[in-house]
Amino acid sequence: MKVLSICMGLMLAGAAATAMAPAPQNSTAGGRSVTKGKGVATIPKLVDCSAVRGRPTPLGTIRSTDGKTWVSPAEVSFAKGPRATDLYNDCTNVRLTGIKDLDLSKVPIQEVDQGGEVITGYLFADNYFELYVNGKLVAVDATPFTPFNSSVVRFRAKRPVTYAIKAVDWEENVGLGTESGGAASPHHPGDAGLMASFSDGTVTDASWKAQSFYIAPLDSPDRVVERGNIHDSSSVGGRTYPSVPGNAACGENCYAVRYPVPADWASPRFNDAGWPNAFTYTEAEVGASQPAFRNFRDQLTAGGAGFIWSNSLVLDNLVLARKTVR
Ligand SMILES: [Ca+2]
Ligand SMILES: [Ca+2]
Ligand SMILES: [Ca+2]
Repeated sequence: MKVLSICMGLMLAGAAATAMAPAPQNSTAGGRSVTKGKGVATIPKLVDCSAVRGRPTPLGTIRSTDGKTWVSPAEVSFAKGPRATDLYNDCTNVRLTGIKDLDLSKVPIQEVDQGGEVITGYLFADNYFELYVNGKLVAVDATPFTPFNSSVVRFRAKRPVTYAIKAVDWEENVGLGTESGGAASPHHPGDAGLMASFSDGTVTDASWKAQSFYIAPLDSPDRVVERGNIHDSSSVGGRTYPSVPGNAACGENCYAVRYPVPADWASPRFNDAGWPNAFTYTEAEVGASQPAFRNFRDQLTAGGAGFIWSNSLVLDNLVLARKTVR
């Protein structure tokens, strides 16, 4: 009887453990929401880089047809997060010409795990990143939109290390996913890209998971099809320009498709098995030729780092990317 009750106890404990293990999360599980037209800018400029011809950096809200309110382009921790140290950033007047100009000892070390190893990372995002390590926000990109900038971060962490990056292709027109491209393309969809290389050997590549959560501009929400776990917008065009049109003819009447961001997406416990692998993109496709990239290309690409994003470099404007290193 006693043996039986121990067995029963073990079985119950086993069942409880199974129930508690996080299930893989397909971001489509919560269903999509659709918005149409322009949102409202609640903060017209997160930062002002107009002196160096940076685009305005609005943060706003928009309501979807199912009655939800969304922050656009995305909920970000820009105001509270520790800013990443600039390598090259016209907006903050930091213009290192290369690694020889960098004094790593002046880069603050964020404490993630006491007694862990100190890891240095180099990052470049078109346009904005937030880096979480083992669930802790380690750095936010100092310039959310343009001009293009590059960053260095340092932190102390213990293995396994879970890297989680929120990446945003910023927008000028709240909720439309577009920017002004001049008379020829007044509703330019912009494009994106993320590259990072860390001193523990972790680099952005196709082994990362990357899922899209905000897809725009679209002349119809039906343009996005959930194909397996991919939010596929290939009915608009390929994954980059020029197969995707450089101007959205739907203009201020364009639609967006959005998916809810899981609350624990940055946690080491989050199960990203339901997300697609990242897609890789070339430097030419991303258009990474600015001094911010060029001056630190050796560090950014160290270990074989390449540009990653989700299915569409053009239409996917909020991407969450993850990688766990054991
Ligand atoms: Ca940036
Ligand atoms: Ca875009
Ligand atoms: Ca962009």
